[in-house]
Amino acid sequence: MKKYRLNSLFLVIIFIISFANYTNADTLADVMQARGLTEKDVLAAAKTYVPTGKRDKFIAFDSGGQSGQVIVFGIPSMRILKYIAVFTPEPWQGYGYDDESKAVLSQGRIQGKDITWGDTHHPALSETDGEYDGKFLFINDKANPRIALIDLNDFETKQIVVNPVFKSSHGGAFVSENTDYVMESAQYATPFENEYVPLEQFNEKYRGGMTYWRFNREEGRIKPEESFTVMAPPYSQDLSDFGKGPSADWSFTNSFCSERYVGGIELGKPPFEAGCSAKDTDFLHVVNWRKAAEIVKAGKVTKINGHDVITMETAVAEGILFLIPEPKSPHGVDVTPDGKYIVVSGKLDTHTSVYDFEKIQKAIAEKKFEAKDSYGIPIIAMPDTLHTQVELGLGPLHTQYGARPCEAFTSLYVDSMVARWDYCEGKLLDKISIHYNIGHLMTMHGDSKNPRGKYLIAMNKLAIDRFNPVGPLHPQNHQLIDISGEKMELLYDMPIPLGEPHYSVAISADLLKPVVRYKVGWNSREDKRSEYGVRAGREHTDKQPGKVEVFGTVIRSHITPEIIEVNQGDEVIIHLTNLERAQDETHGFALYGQNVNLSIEPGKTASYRFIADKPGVYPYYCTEFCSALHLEMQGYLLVKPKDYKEVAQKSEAGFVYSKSDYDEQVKKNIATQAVIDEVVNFITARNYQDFPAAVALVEDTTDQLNFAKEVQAKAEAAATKEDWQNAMLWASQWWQYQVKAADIGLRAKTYLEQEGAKVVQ
Ligand code: CUK
Ligand code: CUA
Repeated sequence: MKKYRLNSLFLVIIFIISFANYTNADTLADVMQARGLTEKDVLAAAKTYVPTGKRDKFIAFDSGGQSGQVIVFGIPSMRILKYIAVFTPEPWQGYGYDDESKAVLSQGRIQGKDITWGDTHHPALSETDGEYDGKFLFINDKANPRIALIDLNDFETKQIVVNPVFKSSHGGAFVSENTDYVMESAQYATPFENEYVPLEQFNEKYRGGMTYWRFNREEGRIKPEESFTVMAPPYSQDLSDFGKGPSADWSFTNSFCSERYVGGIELGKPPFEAGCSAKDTDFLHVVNWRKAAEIVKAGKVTKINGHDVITMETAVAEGILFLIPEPKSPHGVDVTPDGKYIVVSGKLDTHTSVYDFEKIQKAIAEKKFEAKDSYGIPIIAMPDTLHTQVELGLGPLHTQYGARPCEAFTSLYVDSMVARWDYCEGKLLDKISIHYNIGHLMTMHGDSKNPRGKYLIAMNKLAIDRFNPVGPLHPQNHQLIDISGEKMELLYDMPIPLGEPHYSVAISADLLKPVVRYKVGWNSREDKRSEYGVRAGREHTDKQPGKVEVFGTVIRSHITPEIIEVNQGDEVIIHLTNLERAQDETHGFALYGQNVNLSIEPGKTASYRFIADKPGVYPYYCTEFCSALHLEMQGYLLVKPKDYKEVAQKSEAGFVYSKSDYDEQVKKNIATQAVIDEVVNFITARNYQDFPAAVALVEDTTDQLNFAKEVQAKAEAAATKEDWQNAMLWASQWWQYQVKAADIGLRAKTYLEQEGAKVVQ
């Protein structure tokens, strides 16, 4: 089959070569020769190329690592679509600059301190019955134990919750089968209370644990007051995963440094890395979270920092926490799509271990434990729970699943390879080399009950010599691998220039249905109508002593108001609503000297406040190239000095217009209207209604023409009064609206031509 496909590609190439004799254009063969491409390269290119106007089949959400953001890109093209601002201010999106998003970021304060970055590691898509539903995305911050919630309705961060007891958190975010809980486990053990405890009391006072954040889907928010933590020994809990199907009520968390070594290289002691990897095994933590939630409901909790904690004594007494040895310094823990097995890899062990959930349950039911740890937690013997162990290679880390029965892929850090294997049979099937040192890997719908196969992304730790050099700080490298055939094939290298993306999730693009505009006057961060939104014509400025509050609007191509006058020392609050109904007509707002940029998408209301402490002249303008008259989308904020004495000012027009200027302009407008009418006739003669994108453009054109009509009336009224100055200026505005209408109309016409719209009678 593969051979046949290659042959047919060759035929195409030969056909193109022979065709080349008759044309002067570049042929595929010419290009291959000139660029030194092999047939394999061209095949890989053909598998990843998404032609102009076409879209990707899958959308990936990549952790942005130290950037504290999320990277959205398409598969197989690997084209970056968006950076979603999460823990870090991001001016393009106005994130951290408008009041609405500042409120989200401030939810993430740590003990009162603003934290303006995040170390994002693991994104998780919301699930319904174990399948991605395309509604929400969660991601953790390892450095400051937090979880952020992104609504995929508009790809905006809506909420940040701070873990009340941990001081770091790596094992998040993971979701339960129906997203009723989002999980986060600690990494570096600390006292749960925010206080000083000497390291000598590490074993007694330092603790790890697993936090289960309650998610309310209807509200679209995490409920901190309904969330809880299961306390665990100071074992450096690492990654986690929720069970699925038969194991859905359970969660699994591995750990390293169960030696409880506390370091001290400066005291002449061996470093952490030695002390934390001395033992042959660490512990897989097995938690019955469903029962834990009931225990919390029954009130059998200890409140620490106002948060419900199930102590280890309670967990042991209630039988919800168990340990199973796992090979030295494990890293990944991944439940199989059928929920029957748990796959764990030890970084310092060549084995990947497959635990059998049924066997674990049997041991628990029979109370068959080999020992208890120092905290009284029952330990189930590894052999009693193992399904199989497979030697895949050096440094196995993370596992993802494919579309075929029992198909798994595991990253091999030390080998720099991906292993494809069968977790039922415990059999290695295939390996492929990557460049260099892979961390996570990801398959399409790979965390769900129903992985889709097709592509795998190797998320590599080092790029080294892979890309054009850009200084000592290299980009990260994602490699796209085709897993549809028997042999894995490397297709594409994608540099990531933002931070170290640890993990990523990918969903079929048709499951995402984001909005293209908000209802007018919308507070997008709170998902409700903004109390500061205004409609067209209702713009106003409220002045009180010491305070000026502007309720303004933005629409192509003006900001209302265009002049804001305040007194030195006033608090100035500016609310702007984007009145556009057209998609992608975002306006920005920047003001000299005030460190602000707003991103006001169609319908959105955004606010900004500051103290006008210095007198002066402050121009403001729209920062998005929104229309032909974008540069004119401007205004002045004037801050009068405290002791300013008003003097009568005579304002002179910069330019004086006459009747002939007005007549000239009207003539031009009538000619322009003729062009617009032609475009409109072209569109309405065709079945444009069959094309939603064209319908939206036609709506927008109609809007602009209605605006044109309104100001035409103003121009004519002024002309009747022989006020040629205003008549001319309104006639000019009338023309501006015509230009916008023509621009959009032409866009619709081109679109209809490209899509092959038909003439209707
Ligand atoms: S981690 Cu980075 S390679 Cu934070 Cu999931 Cu494994
Ligand atoms: Cu609005 Cu530029």
